[in-house]
Amino acid sequence: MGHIQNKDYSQRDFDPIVRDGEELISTHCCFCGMQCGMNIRVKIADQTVVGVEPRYDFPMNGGRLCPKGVAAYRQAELGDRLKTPLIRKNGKLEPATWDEAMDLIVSKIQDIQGKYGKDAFGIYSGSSMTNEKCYLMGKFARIGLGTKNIDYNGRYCMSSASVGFNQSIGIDRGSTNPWSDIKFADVLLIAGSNTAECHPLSMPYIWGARDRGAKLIVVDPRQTKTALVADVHLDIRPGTDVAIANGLLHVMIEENLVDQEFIDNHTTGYEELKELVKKYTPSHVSEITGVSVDKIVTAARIFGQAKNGMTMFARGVEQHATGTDSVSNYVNLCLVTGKMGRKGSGVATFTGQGNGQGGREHGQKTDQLPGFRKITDPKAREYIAGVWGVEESEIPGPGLSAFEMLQALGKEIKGLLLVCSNPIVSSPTVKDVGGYLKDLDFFVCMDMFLSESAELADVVLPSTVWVEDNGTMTNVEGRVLRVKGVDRTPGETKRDWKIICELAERLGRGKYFQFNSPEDIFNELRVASKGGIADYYGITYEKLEKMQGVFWPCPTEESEGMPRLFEDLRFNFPDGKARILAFEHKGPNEKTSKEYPVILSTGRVVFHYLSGNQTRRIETLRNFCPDPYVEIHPSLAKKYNISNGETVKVSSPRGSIELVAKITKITREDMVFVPYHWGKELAINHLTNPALEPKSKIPEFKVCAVKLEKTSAVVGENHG
Ligand SMILES: Nc1nc2c(c(=O)[nH]1)N[C@H]1C(S)=C(S)[C@@H](COP(=O)(O)OP(=O)(O)OC[C@H]3O[C@@H](n4cnc5c(=O)[nH]c(N)nc54)[C@H](O)[C@@H]3O)O[C@H]1N2
Ligand SMILES: Nc1nc2c(c(=O)[nH]1)N[C@H]1C(S)=C(S)[C@@H](COP(=O)(O)OP(=O)(O)OC[C@H]3O[C@@H](n4cnc5c(=O)[nH]c(N)nc54)[C@H](O)[C@@H]3O)O[C@H]1N2
Ligand code: SF4
Ligand SMILES: [Mo]
Repeated sequence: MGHIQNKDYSQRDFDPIVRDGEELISTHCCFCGMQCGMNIRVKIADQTVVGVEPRYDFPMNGGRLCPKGVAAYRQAELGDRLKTPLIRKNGKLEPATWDEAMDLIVSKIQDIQGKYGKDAFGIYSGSSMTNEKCYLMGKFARIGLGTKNIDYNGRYCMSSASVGFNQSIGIDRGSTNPWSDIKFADVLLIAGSNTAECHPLSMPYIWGARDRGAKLIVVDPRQTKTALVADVHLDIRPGTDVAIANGLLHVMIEENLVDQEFIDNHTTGYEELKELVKKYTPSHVSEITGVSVDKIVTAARIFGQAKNGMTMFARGVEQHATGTDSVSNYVNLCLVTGKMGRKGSGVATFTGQGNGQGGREHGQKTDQLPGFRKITDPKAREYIAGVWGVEESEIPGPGLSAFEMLQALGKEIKGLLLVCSNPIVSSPTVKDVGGYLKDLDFFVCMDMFLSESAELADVVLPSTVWVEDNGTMTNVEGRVLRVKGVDRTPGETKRDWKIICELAERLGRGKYFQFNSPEDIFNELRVASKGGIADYYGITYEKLEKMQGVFWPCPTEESEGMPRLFEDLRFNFPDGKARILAFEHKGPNEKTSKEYPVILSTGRVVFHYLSGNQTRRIETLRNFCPDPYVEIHPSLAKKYNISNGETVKVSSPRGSIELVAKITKITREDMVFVPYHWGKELAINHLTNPALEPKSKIPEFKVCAVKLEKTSAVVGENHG
């Protein structure tokens, strides 16, 4: 008898089981940028959502889902979904009719804009929405409201990667390669990504590479589950990524592990880099980063000697006051060693939100028009004005970035429409943000649950949940996907796109928003993106279904899209050459001091999603992780006489929070780590530093200086 063979289940091809009385709706997960395929189980009799099955036919996840993916459908039937519009009356949010709510919103918009000018009404949007909705938000701001002030939560997320990619390779697609390429790398360098918890379904790709003998280098101050299995774990001090990359570059250059032919033919700037990294010797870099000389040299040799390899990173690298430098410096590793444009060679950032990629392409960024066009580019403005049927002069210029917009509330911005974000949990200095929101003359929020931010609104509009959504999303690979939903709008809920079109109508701008379906919106988006960097013109709903998604750019109807970029080794600059850029190590904006001697870093756990407004309500996820905690290394805990499970007060110059101590060797001795998925008194963003990266305007969520005190206080219940 032979061994039982391991089947490759991702290749399994069979019809999914449909239970009696049910139908399956084939769609994608609402959470991370992997966009795993799933079938939603719907009871035909009453159209209730009763379960989920992973999709075997979708190559990204091939029949697997992570704990959040498995539980995501439960949002649909939760009792605390918003089912009617709410209006604040005598200080309390009370149920109201759509007419009342819309009349009030329109009169407030007209009032505020009449008194203070068009830009006094802002939009703060989000990237968990479909491409259609994100596109609509950008268009609605510019020619529905006529305001320059629109930005979105992706500013907190991937904006440093955008700037870094644009300045180095001229294009901002999350990954230069399809995920199926990862398996073919000989080395993977993963920096600042807790892949196993935040993009769990990427792990099979990493295992796939290792099965072929690939080496894994992980750069992370914490020994995450991904770092645990690394060949080399560069356990850097938070905020020292520029230095560690300079150290790796130094060794590779010294030991002649660079690809001189690639450098000469396909890049500019190498000589400056070579000069700058001379002083970043392993011992100097070891002092800055806290990583041993031996590990730096070993990692550099592994990376330099490998034929094919990828560098991949996430928010651990990007959410810093020097985030764009770090991104470009990690790209440098691939440029100097010629690891580009092939199977298993390229660069990627792990897209955060479900539509973190598409949401940053089609005009809801304040400095941008659809198709990655710059709002300051006269040609781009002319083209988009043509698509929208307006004069070029009617399109406003760039406005304020997300956090700057929050800071302007009550000042130059008097009214705000908040869609798909919960900034009073997810922004730095949340206490101040609460104050800014309260300073508004008028605040309207669209959400499907009463978030901590929605609680402060004057009007709350009940949106549908993702399971009821129809449209497209663009995943971590740059693959545009079709999402489909149950055709229902429970209670008085309404689809986001319909709410926006109706608002436009009531504002007298209806003729620009004559859409009858998400597909109508997509067809306009296709034209608006035509000729831009993120060109969707050749993508149709029909093609998306046939092809399991299409990678942009896809400029013509004949084109099948471009899974792998730069195969011709021409980068997206007029001379076709990638830019090698050189950076000095500057370190975090806020340094530790005698009073605040410990570094605080913040991030995620596998069971919760972002501000937690969607996952804290789901019982199974809440049970796995009911409350936040602070990870402390045993030797640091000993200094403060803190035992596991005791309550610790963590304070930064901006605020404090009391948390349960989790004593663990996962973190470095000079830092603590706290997940950020909770609001109110449990929000770690009371402490974080609002310093912004100068180019990307991302806040420095990954480093601030804190002190620890053991307390005896009991930590409050979480806000499920
Ligand atoms: N379970 C879960 N998954 C998610 C999300 C979620 O909320 N929960 N959110 C989605 C979204 S929007 C995003 S943006 C992604 C985020 O995905 P990730 O970026 O992977 O998640 P984080 O936990 O924010 O941070 C990643 C790692 O950065 C490390 N780090 C901290 N400081 C530094 C540093 O200075 N340098 C380096 N090299 N590393 C550092 C942390 O130790 C942490 O392990 O996840 C997506 N997936
Ligand atoms: N300390 C710290 N802070 C951080 C980070 C960190 O690592 N550390 N990471 C940052 C990052 S990477 C991100 S992405 C941000 C995210 O921060 P937020 O933007 O606040 O994230 P969400 O919790 O996704 O907020 C989305 C809200 O919109 C609702 N919603 C979801 N889908 C839809 C929809 O289709 N329509 C409508 N109308 N509503 C919808 C949800 O219920 C939720 O209330 O947080 C940032 N903040
Ligand atoms: S890996 Fe991401 S997309 Fe896949 S099931 Fe989990 S949260 Fe959803
Ligand atoms: Mo994010």
